[in-house]
Amino acid sequence: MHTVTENTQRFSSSPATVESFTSEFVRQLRYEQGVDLGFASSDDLYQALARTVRRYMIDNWLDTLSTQTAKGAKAVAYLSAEYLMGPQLPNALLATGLAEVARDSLAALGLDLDEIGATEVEPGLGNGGLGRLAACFIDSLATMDIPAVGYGIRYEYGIFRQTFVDGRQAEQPDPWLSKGSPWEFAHPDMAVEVGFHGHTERYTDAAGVERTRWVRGDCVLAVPYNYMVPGYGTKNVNTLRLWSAKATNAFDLQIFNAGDYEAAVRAQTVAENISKVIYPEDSTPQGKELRLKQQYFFVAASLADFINQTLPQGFDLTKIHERVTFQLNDTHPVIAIPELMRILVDERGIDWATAWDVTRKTFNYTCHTLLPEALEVWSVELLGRLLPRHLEIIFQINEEFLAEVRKAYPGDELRARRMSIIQEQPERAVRMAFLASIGSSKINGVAELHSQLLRDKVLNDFSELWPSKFTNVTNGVTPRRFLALSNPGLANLITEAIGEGWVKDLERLRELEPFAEDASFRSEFRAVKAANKERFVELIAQRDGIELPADAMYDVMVKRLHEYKRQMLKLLHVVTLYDRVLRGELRASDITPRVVTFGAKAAPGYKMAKEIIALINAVAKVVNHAPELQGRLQIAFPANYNVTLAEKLIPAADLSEQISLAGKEASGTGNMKFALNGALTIGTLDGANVEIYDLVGDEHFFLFGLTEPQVADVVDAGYKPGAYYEGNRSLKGAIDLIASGAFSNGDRNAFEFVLSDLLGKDRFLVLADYQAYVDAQDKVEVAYADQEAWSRSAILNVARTGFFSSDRSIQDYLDRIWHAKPQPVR
Ligand code: GPV
Repeated sequence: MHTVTENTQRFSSSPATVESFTSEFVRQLRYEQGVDLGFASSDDLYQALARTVRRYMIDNWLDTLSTQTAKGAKAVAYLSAEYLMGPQLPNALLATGLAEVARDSLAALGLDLDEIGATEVEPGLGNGGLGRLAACFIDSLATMDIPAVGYGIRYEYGIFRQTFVDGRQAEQPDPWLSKGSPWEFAHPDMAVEVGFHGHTERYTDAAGVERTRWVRGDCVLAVPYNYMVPGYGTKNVNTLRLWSAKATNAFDLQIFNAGDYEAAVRAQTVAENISKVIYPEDSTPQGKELRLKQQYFFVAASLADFINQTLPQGFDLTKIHERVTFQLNDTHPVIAIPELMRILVDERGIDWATAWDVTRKTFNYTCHTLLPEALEVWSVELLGRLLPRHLEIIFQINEEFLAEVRKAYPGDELRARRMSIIQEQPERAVRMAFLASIGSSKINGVAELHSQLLRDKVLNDFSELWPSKFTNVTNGVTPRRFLALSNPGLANLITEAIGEGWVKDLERLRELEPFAEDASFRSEFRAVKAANKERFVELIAQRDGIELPADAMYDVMVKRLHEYKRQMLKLLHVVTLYDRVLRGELRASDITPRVVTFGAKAAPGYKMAKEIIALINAVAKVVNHAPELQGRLQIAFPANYNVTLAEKLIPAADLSEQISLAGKEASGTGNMKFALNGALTIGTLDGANVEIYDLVGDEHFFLFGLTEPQVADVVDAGYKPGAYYEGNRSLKGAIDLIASGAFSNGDRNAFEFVLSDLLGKDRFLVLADYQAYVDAQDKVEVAYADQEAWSRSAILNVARTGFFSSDRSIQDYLDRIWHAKPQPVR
């Protein structure tokens, strides 16, 4: 097949010929892997191939580093606890323009590129949207030639692998590094010591100044691992630096001295546990000591690294904000604020006021949530024990801040208490979002609606005090991975129509608009979609053993399982269709053949989410075997949804489910990927759906549901889900069918946990939006029947969603927040 990677070679001419690539590959296999071609395992082949491709990026990478160092230009340091990278090999092939050369070289050796590529285990170093956004952002930063480094944690185990046992989620570890990673460069020589515990002391320095020092109780080594982040269509290759925890030599000494091997090894385990595993929570913090340790660990290492390794020797740190901006990806890295204060004041002897001024100019904060329970707090007790000096610094920041508040609002003690970094109830704790807001220059939300709600609700007191601190940067996704790589069919069709400029300038997709009126283009567009469905059907057959029809409507809901996202609403729609058919109200033959696809992991400790997964699987089992529905309605719920699967599934989708309760989803980014790949959205006015809707237009979007202000009214009026149940026959029918045991072999209690919550509480107003949703789905049915009109809408979705490129997001960050400039490598 003619792929987009072929076109891209014109951008950067291939750095290798088939001959040179082949000889490098064989050399890697023999002299680095130590195997003969004839004896190489599939993993040997993958390792050698990855190292071969990597070899063609290294010179550009080193040139980038020296260019950036020489220029001394301002850099962006992205601090993120998560990077959900997805497969590395295809992206490296795209960036280097080596895809075809690699394919031909391997073919000449009797090998298949795709087969070898399939052995890659994706680095699952993130939970969901937040981690994937970080990965898109570093891709765009590199592509746009911005000096940037991503700092994070090299978790030894990524996000758990999900399996289903009797329909219930089970979690398996993800030892993604067990065969080594050919993409990383370890630098044990550049390890940084990170301290914990201990106490603080006052002392008088040589100049007679009163100072404080932190006497650390214990420390671990943070070992950096570098990964190349190649830009597309540029020589620029940036760095992702992930930290791994290692016990210091002190542990070895202990072993020899004390002879207590077990205790010493235990201590080592404790130290190295810090980077052992990613916390599988998505937007709900778990008050775990280890998690706070992880946060401080990577942040302290990153600041030390930037100050000591990237800035020139003897750099005046009162000017650090001229050389770097640290972007806080939600609150996970916010402990960096007191850490920089500690470095400036305690280690460098800079006076507090100057240090605070510099610190606030150096940090910026992105908030990614609206859920109150997702706003991180750390108990004063824990923070004081783990990081005693940081707690003192936080107290002092708070004291000065509250004085400022009292000055601005004399007599408004309630406000001062509301705004305090320290909450008193239910326990004394540090509100990390407040610390972030106070210690940053700019605070941004991730979609227009979200930023507005941050200003009006979540951080209202702060936006009243500092209106100009608040701004919006709507999220985006990288068109390299989520169009060029994942949907080569569509990418080629677009390139044939409008040229290849869109890959780096996604607004150019606008030029596709006239093609929506072109019947032959629409037919080619449909052929691409059909081929993508075939590809997905094949994958699911071999990956999951699930048989799917390729000629159905693909209705897709993939995202973390969370009540606010409302997978239950989608499920109630399916149950309603089934119930109507059973009652004879609807003829199955009148249903447009549909495959409803779910993909979702639940946080292991989130009981409701896990029950909903069990319910989806239970309904699937019955519906998929119901003779009444054969060939009409099917649920597919492949386990372990991840980036690899997303890249195959999204291009196959017709209908994108973005049905969160208005005012709950900060932005969403899956919504953007689907629209960009020509799916129509059924969605609420939530997060970035609002902007998608505005851009594509009402005719090409299935809008339904309460708006955010309406939600607030319904809740204020005392929401009673039971009333909706009693008042709506089809809703009652669906819920009663579940309660009857129809999906649980007659067991009427099987889903009691889910149903009683739905009927009694329903925090996310599933029942209130039910009828509007079902009505919108009826419109989908009608619309899909007219394939010409549907394709026209789908093409317009592609043409009008170029705004959602992460390149545009990064440009907004540059203009509104970072003010860093491109430094192209010559
Ligand atoms: I806070 N998000 C996430 O994936 N994990 C988190 O811990 C938090 C937020 C998500 C939001 O839920 C999405 O709406 C948003 O699109 C994404 O972050 C990126 O901004």
